[in-house]
Amino acid sequence: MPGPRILRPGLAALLCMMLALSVGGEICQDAVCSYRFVVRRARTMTHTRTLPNGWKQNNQVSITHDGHLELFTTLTLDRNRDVNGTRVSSDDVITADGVQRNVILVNGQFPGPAIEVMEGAQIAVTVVNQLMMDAITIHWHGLHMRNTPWMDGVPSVTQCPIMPHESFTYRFAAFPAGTFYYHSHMSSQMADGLFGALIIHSSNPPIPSVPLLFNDWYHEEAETMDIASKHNIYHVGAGQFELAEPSRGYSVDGVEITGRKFVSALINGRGRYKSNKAPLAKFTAEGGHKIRMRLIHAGGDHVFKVSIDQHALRVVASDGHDINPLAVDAIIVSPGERFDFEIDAGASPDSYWIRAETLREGSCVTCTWDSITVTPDDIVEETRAVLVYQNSSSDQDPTSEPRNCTPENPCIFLNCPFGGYPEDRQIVCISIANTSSPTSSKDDAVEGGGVVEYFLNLGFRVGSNINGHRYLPSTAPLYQSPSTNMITPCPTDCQGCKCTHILNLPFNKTIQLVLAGYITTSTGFPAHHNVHIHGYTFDVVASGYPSFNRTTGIFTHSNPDVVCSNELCTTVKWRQGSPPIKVKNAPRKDTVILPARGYTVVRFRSDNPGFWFLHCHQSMHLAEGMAMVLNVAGDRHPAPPSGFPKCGNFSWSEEDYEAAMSGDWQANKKYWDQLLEALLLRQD
Ligand SMILES: *[C@@H]1O[C@H](CO)[C@@H](O)[C@H](O)[C@H]1NC(C)=O
Ligand SMILES: *[C@@H]1O[C@H](CO)[C@@H](O)[C@H](O)[C@H]1NC(C)=O
Ligand SMILES: *[C@@H]1O[C@H](CO)[C@@H](O)[C@H](O)[C@H]1NC(C)=O
Ligand SMILES: *[C@@H]1O[C@H](CO)[C@@H](O)[C@H](O)[C@H]1NC(C)=O
Ligand SMILES: *[C@@H]1O[C@H](CO)[C@@H](O)[C@H](O)[C@H]1NC(C)=O
Ligand SMILES: *[C@@H]1O[C@H](CO)[C@@H](O)[C@H](O)[C@H]1NC(C)=O
Ligand SMILES: [Cu+2]
Repeated sequence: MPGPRILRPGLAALLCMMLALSVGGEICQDAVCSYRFVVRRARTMTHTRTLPNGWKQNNQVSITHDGHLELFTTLTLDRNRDVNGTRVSSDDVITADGVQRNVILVNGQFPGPAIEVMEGAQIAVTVVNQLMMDAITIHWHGLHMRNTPWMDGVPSVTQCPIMPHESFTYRFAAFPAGTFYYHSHMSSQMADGLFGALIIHSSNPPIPSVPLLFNDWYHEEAETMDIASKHNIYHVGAGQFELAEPSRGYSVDGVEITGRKFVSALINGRGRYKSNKAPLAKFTAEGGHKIRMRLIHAGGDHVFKVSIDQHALRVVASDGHDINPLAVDAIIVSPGERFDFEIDAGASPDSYWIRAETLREGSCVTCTWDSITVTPDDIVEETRAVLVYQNSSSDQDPTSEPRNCTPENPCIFLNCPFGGYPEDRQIVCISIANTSSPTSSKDDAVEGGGVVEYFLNLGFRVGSNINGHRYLPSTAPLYQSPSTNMITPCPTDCQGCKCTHILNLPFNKTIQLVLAGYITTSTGFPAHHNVHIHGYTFDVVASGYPSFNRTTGIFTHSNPDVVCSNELCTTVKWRQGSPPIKVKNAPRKDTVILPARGYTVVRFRSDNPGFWFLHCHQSMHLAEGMAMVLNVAGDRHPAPPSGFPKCGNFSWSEEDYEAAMSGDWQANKKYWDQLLEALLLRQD
């Protein structure tokens, strides 16, 4: 039951403008915050009107040359017409990027409604699946789910998928505080729109804050893309990429940005395909005041660089956890990551572009292992939103430009997946490992139990894998039964096997994961990954990038701290012991970029028993099997609530069939009596 919204005098108008985007929520101040999510599929660029007889009718909408929405008629096709069609408000249409396709909505909204609660509240969300043909689960990305690990929303790990017409009530603690989001965890389904902001406040916010969710967006549904791609990722697996395909983009270091070809992208559900005039998200600022923006990458595959023309971004938190403030020009955000930043609306009253661009620099047409040249092209992969100052005339598109980066005043980018840009670009990269948290976490107390170290190498040996294992989901949730035959056990020597990869972790130890992205010439190509852990926040205690040519930016040598332990590089190890680990005031995150041919070291205290998924958050990599389960303290898992749904394979025997065919209706009389009574169908 959402409580009253907190408004401070003078900010009301500002908040109202933002709420018009329908991504900001009301802050629930109650101990139990309950929501009902009705999940449906709908069509973008469609207007629904109620006819006089009460029936509803959907009509296609088109965009006029001057950016208005009109009901589509044959008129629309006539560019020289002198009559205008029926206008509809952009508030009544899910426009996305102005192109028609299917989209998944929660309560009719895209992105789904924001949940905003106070820390420690109990969140209860009843999810009603009205998708008719697809099962769903919802994952509460970044929350710890302590004592309720089976509420984590991962199909086949924590629960049976919610089937069409079914409902499922998630109930869990709002912890920790910060910027989070929810999203479908069924394969690539979240790419079709099933996501929304989840904000947990530790105290009432002193300045207005607004979620800025962005995502890469395609014109086909995720499953269609996944099976239609050359490598049919579910059944054939990757490794079949054609490196020379010119449409694929490369970042400045000579790494392919993702196997998913860019189509478009959205900010708070809006964008423009190519140069159409679809409406964009608008953020209104009151001149001279601060706003906190909560950047959430809710997309599937592309990494974005986010900036606001002529405004410094004062970064104050990542993945919900405070960092010592840092003024930057742009933040690089991979799928699943969040960054909170403040802006001072101190520029001249005007409107400014908010930009989210992929890291594409060009194509790599003649690349071989030893010779990489990224050829710049004019393909622009970006989306935009608008920051409008209150008193500026706001109907026109902004004409603003980003500031120039100069030797005297270089630009600062946070979270580059590579060591740096070419020198002449005047861009300084700050890595996450070089940010700091204002406080030390309890994980810093490593002396107590010692550190237990694991190496996880993410690569492509017959499809995306971790340590050579492609994750094969179990046929029922792992909490369902102690039976082992619902999983496919992993062989001891796995060099590209498909199995239910589970790593057992001891209780209450400092776990150190060395996340590595190493490859050899025989095991495919480099890629940046971004690793997300469920059930925990980790400390980012070290990272290592490959070296690169300072003139071109191109990769030259893998980071030497880590080496492959075998020819296929399915496992890795330190070359000469670990590099310096920065434990004190380490930044805390739950999703972290893993540089290609480099590593990121994270630590956490294994004090939250459960089966916790750990995976690359790029949807193609995840769907192919770049995932595993951490079984933390296997003897201490809390039991699921009674009546927790079960699922799995079913088969029956010939004997049972014969028995059924004998027609002995009395054998189960008691069962039927009870059932018919429950259905109110008893005949006597
Ligand atoms: C159609 O709309 C345009 C743009 O708003 C306007 O300039 C024009 O006068 C309209 N034409 C008619 C016939 O209403
Ligand atoms: C905006 O305009 C209103 C009315 O003209 C004025 O009272 C207010 O001070 C202006 N605000 C800013 C930030 O300029
Ligand atoms: C962090 O900063 C130090 C110096 O301030 C630098 O030597 C080091 O390379 C940086 N590390 C990373 C991972 O950026
Ligand atoms: C976990 O280990 C720490 C340090 O050894 C200890 O202080 C704490 O009591 C342990 N917690 C539990 C629940 O055993
Ligand atoms: C369920 O069926 C799949 C496909 O036939 C099979 O691989 C798996 O072993 C079965 N699992 C159980 C628990 O019977
Ligand atoms: C970097 O690349 C430039 C241009 O290809 C080349 O001339 C130069 O020798 C390279 N530098 C190093 C250190 O390899
Ligand atoms: Cu990946």
